Amino acid sequence: MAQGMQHKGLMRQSWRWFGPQDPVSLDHVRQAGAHEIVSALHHFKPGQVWTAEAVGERKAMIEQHNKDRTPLHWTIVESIPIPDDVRRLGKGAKESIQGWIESMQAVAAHDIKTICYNFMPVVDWCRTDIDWPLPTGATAMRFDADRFAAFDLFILERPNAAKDYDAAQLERAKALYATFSQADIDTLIVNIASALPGSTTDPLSIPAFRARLETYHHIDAPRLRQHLVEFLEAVTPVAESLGVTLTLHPDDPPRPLFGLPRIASTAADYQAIFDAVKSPANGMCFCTGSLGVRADNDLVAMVKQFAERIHFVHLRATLREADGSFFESDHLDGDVDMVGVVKALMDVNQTRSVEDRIPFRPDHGHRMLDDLNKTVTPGYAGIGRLKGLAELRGIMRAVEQLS
Ligand code: DNO
Repeated sequence: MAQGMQHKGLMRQSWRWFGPQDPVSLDHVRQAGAHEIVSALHHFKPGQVWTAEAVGERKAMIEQHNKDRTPLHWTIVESIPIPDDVRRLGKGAKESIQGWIESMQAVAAHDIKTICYNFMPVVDWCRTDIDWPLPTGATAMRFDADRFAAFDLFILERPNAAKDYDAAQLERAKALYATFSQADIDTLIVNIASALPGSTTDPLSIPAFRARLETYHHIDAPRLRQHLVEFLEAVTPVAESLGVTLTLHPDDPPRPLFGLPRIASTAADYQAIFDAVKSPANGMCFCTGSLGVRADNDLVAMVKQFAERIHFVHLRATLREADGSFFESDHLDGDVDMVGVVKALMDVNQTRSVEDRIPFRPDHGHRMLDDLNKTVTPGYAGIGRLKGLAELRGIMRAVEQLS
């Protein structure tokens, strides 16, 4: 491609950066070839109101650093956490909603116009294994249905959990639990309850986990959805006035866990949310890794259905197993039709102005090469994501050239 030539369908390339603590540096991001940064004030606890000053500091850190090199821009916030009481009380959680609006205003004051959030109760994204060995020697993240059931039934000891599993699953979980060492149990507690990187829910001890679940006993899916709608009714008018778009991240995995409802798992879920709140500020973060865990989600069809609502994309792939387990495969080698999805997203971009083209980030990546010898952020090692980004960029160039 000639320097400066516009490829209208190409997506904007972004990269999640966790801040000064991130072992992947901003120069690494430049060398990976991304130009936009996805970040958050991860040192602020869920519910703590962000200040324009703190956002400004982070922005300067990103945009003023090594200014003689390729410029980087902080364009996306992922995420401003939704405080727990908003999910439980909806518009009744007045102070929390007001605080969230103030955080959004602090972000908008620095001209950042896309904010990602999710509405998963008690646990954000959930995996049982962080470093699951692949046949190559690299490692991947995995959700193992039996290990999850063993945690739910015998470590968390959730009342009535048994009714959520069939007899064969119960048997397998029991047999598996019998093989666990204390170290296995501790690892599972850390992986599931202590909040994975970027999670917007609180890290919980087992007693705190039980207590938190109890506070949701009266919340079913329609109620949770209603609370999301009430939240959006309160925040979208302000978002619109600021020119900000909110993008709802799907549930990961996209199905109920711990008897809790999940309401952003399917096309029907998203359609109901868009029907209820028409504001253009009510948008979607299209995460192929999360949505692709359900065989009944047709991702290419979903891009077409929600074309106007998609303002941020996470590209990654999973491979499903018959019992509900899945692991994070190479970016192009999972169940998702990645070429089809990228092509559909690029078609959407053809209908938008260059500035409004959809940004994506390569989501997660295997731990491989030198990253196996380093401390890495689970799911967010540099080399695996670099590989994913390079492969995805290749798809985009090929689609551009062949269409
Ligand atoms: C995990 C991420 C999540 C996501 C939040 C969105 O890798 O996809 O942490 O950022 O759920 O609010």
